[in-house]
Amino acid sequence: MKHTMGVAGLAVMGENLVLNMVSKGFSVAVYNRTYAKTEQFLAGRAQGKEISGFQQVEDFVDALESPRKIMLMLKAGPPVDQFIEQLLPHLSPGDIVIDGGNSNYHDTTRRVAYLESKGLHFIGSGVSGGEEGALKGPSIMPGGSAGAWPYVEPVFTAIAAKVDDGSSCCAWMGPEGAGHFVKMVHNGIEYGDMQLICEAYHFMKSVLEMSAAEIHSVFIEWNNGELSSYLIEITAEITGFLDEDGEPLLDKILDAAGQKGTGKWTVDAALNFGVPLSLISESVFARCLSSFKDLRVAASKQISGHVYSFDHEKETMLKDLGRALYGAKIMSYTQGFGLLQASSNELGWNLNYAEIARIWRGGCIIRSAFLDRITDAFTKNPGLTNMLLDPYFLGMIVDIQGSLRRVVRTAVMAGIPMPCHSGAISYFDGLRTARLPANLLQAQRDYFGAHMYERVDKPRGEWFHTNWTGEGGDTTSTTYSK
Ligand code: NBP
Repeated sequence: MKHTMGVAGLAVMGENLVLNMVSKGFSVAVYNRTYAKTEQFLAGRAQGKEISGFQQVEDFVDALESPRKIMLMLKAGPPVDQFIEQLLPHLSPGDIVIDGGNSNYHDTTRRVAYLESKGLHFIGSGVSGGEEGALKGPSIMPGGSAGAWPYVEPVFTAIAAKVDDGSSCCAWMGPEGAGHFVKMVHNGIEYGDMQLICEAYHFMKSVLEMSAAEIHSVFIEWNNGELSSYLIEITAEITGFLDEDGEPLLDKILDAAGQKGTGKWTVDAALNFGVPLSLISESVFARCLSSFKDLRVAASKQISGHVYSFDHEKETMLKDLGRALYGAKIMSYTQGFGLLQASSNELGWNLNYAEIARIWRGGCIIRSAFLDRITDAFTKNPGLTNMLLDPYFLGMIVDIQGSLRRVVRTAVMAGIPMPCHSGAISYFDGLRTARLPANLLQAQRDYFGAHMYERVDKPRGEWFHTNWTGEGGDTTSTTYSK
């Protein structure tokens, strides 16, 4: 009997995805570079299930029904290319290779073209939700060779997380590296959400001087309202978790954050597409600054901040804090979806933003009630140019902006860094300002580099250069884009 799916890579994600597939009735052939791990899996969690393991790539490929569907759950980067080369001699036209790892979308675009040039299909798929998601239902974001999707869809739809209405958290994203691009932006948004929550925690702890138990109660309360989300839920649990000595464990954890790189990729993409992504960027930089622990400790001894005594009504400030967090989250998602919109427009991917928000509703780290609002916004108006202009978000942010301003002002006065909240209000104010000081910027560029400027009293597209010093000539620059 031939198997429905092949999975190569039996580390934490691969193993759990295989068990998920089998639990949904699909038979799976497995391969791992180090065969001992395959044997261990077969003798352990895979025992008694419709799973066969193979030592040779050729035998693994031969065990699959046609067209073959081979999912790679490998460490992203060169291992994926190396394993594709090992597979190629054994594949037949029409076979499908799926990369379910966290690959860079540029690599996926390259691999789609490469495999298609050999008469094969390649799908690059984001899989979100970590170990538990892989086993019980992740959010899946596939893209690449569209012709392969009908063969893969039944399996992916079955293994993905399901939301309240029973729909599956999986949908076809688009051509080339679209699936991995969407997953990358998901991870970037995750960075932003986490940093925003950390800033609210810092504010409660250092400005409002709340105890661990009080902070824990606030997160529980927030999780029952509009902020309800997986990340707020786990933050409630974390803030309430006590170490063996009965003290909050959180207070004992070193404040130096790690990162694996998808946040940086998202910021890179935003710079390349030329769209503002200030909240996610600030969240990446906040991790960088946190990692300079020794420097911060040394600086804290040499630089004293402003002395500030908090004298507002605490309950009112807490209410403001929850609203500010929600407002900043709206701004972060507006920017994240702005990046998706820019990539889709420039690369012709035709991304479906309502669907993207829908499939993030279950299985993944950023799952939240809030995502329904985004699905509603883009369902009502698929051509929405900026998420903030949707009537719900617009009404919400106009109402919330006072809270956001008060929280950021208080944090600044108290010397507590809130880079993402500050970035949120700056983006909001920039977006709603019809005339920014970029007139001066254009003048400066023209002054030192003859880059030219447009005038408010002339049609757009007409360019002018001024001889600002009386010493320059009439030659203008063509080196830099206007
Ligand atoms: P890892 O990212 O730790 O990768 C380990 C797997 O890659 C092992 O099966 C290993 O085989 C195999 N491998 C390596 Br390393 N080099 C290889 C090569 N040259 N040829 C063939 N196989 C090779 O596993 P993971 O944490 O399960 O993650 C898998 C993918 O899913 C990654 O891309 C990851 O970024 C992504 N992801 C992970 C999570 C998570 O929570 N862990 C969540 C979402 C996505 P070996 O046993 O012989 O060393």
